[in-house]
Amino acid sequence: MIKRALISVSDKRGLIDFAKELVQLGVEIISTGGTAKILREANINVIDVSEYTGFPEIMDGRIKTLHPLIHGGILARRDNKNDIDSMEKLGIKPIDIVVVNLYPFESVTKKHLLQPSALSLQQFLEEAIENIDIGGPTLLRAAAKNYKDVIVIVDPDDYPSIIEDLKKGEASIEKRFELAKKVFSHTARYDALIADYFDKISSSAFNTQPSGFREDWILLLRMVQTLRYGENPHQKAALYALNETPSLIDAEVLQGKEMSFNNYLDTHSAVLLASEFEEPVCVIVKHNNPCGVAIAENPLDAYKRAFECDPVSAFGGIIAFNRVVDKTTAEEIVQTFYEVIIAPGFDEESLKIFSKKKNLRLLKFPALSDKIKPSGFDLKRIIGGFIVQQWDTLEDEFAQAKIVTKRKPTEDEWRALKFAWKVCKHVKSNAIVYAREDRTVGLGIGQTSRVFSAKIGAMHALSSLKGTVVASDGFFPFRDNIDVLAQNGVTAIIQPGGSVRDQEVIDAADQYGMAMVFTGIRHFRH
Ligand code: 93A
Repeated sequence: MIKRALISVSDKRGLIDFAKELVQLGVEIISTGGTAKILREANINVIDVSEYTGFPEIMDGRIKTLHPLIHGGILARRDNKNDIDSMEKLGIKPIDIVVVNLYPFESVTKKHLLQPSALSLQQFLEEAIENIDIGGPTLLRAAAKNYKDVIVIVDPDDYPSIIEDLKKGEASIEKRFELAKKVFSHTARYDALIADYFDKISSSAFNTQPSGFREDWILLLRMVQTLRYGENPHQKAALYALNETPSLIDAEVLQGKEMSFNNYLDTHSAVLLASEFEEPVCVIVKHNNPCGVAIAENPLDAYKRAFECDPVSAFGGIIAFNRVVDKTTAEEIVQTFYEVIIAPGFDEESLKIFSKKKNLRLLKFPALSDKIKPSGFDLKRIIGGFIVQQWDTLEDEFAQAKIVTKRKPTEDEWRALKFAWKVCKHVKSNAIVYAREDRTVGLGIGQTSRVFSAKIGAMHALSSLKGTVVASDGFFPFRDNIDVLAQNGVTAIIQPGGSVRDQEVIDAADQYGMAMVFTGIRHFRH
C-alpha cells in the first residue's frame, strides 16, 4: 500500500498532473521548497520537508533532504524486524515512492561551452559547483537500493505508467527493479559528467605553471563551424573558439560571403595592427602583412594615404579601421576590390554603399575602438605538438629607448619613428618599414636577409623616400643596411640594437648625419 511520496524535482515537467493523481490515490506528498511551492500553487496538498523533519532547509538549499527521518523512511526494509524496531523507536515513517530529478549540471556546463566568453573560468566553476546535486542522488540511490519496498522515479516520462500501475494496485517487482536500474545508470552518468568537467578545468582555475602558462588554458575549446577550406582548397579546415574576450569570432558579419581561413588570419593581423593606434588609422593587409598603414584626422584620409602606399598590393586585401566607417570612406573603398572590411561600426549610409558589393565581407567589431589586449596565449603548430608564447604586447614600447647617434631625432622624425615602430612589429621578419609621420611609404617584408628587406622596401616605394624614417624589427648586423638607407634618403632609424657590430652601425649613421634610436626591444614575427 502506497501511503507516502517524496517529490523533489528540478525538471518540473508533468509534475502537477502526476501529483494530482497521487493525491487522488490517497498518497501524502512531502516536497522540497521549489517543488512544494509549485504544487501548492496548483492547490495540491503538500508537506514541506522542513516541517516533516522539524529541521529547516539550510545553506542556500545545500541541505534539504539529508535527514534520518527521510532516509530512514526510504531505506527501511519493511520485512526486517530490526529496521521496523528502529522506525518505531525513532518515529520514522515509511516513504514508499521517491520522485527526484537532479540539478541541471549538464545543461549549465554545456551553456558555458556555448558562450565561452560570458564568464571567467572561476565564475563558470562556481556556477557548476552549485549545480552538483548531493541530496538528490542520495535520495535516488537510497530508493533504488531499496527497490523491493520503494518505487523510484528519476524520469518524468515514467509518471503515467506508474499512475496506471497504482490505479490497478501495485507496481510489479520487475518494474521497480527496472526503475532502480535506470536510477543507477542516471547517477553514474551524472557523476561521470562532473568528473569530466573537473578534468577539463583541472588545476587551471587555480594555478599558474612556473612558466606563467595556465596548464590547460586551451581546453575549454569549442568548434564554431567548419570552413570551406584551409589555406588552399585541398585542405579541410574549421574554426574553433576559446573562452576569451575580446574574440574576433564574436565580430558581427553584416554582409558578404562566409569568412575564409585566410580571411581570418589576415583580419586578425589587420585588427592587431590597427589597435596599436589611438588616432584614426587605416590598415590594409595582404597575405598576413600590411601593405599600407596610415593615420589621419578621419577614416577617409587615413584610407587614401594607406592605399597610396601600395595600390597594386591593396587589391584583394583586408582593411581594418579603428573608427566607424562613414559614407565618403565607403565610396572611396568600393572603387577597389577588397575581401574584408573590419571596423568598430559602419554608419547607415556606408552600409547602403557597401551593400552593392554583395561578396564584400563587413565585420563589425566594437573592440577595435580601444586598444585590444588579446587574452590567453599565442600558439603555433609544429609536428607532434605546438609552441605557445605570450602575445607580443608591451605596456610601453619606448620605455628603454635611447638615442645612440650624435644627432637627435627632430620632433617630426620622432613622430615618424614611433609610427614606423608600431607598424614594423606587425610585419613579417625581416621587416624594414619606410615611413613618414602619418603613413608607410615602403615596406620590406619577410626576406631572409635584412639588407634584402631594406632594398625591396625601397623598390616598392611609389613616392620619394627622401626625408623618410625607417623601423627595423631586429638589429642591423652590418653597416651595409645603413648605406642602403642613406642612399635612399632616410634621415632617422629606429631599431632594437644589440648587435656585436652596433658601434660600426652607429658610426655609419653618424657619418651620414642620421639620427638613430635603440629600443632595446625586438619584434620578430615569423
Ligand atoms: O542541494 S542539494 O544537494 N541538497 C539536498 O539536500 C537536496 N535535496 C533535494 N539538493 C537537493 N535536492 C535537489 O533539489 C533535488 O535533486 C532536486 O533537483 C532539487 C529540487 O529543489 P526544489 O524543490 O527546491 O526546486
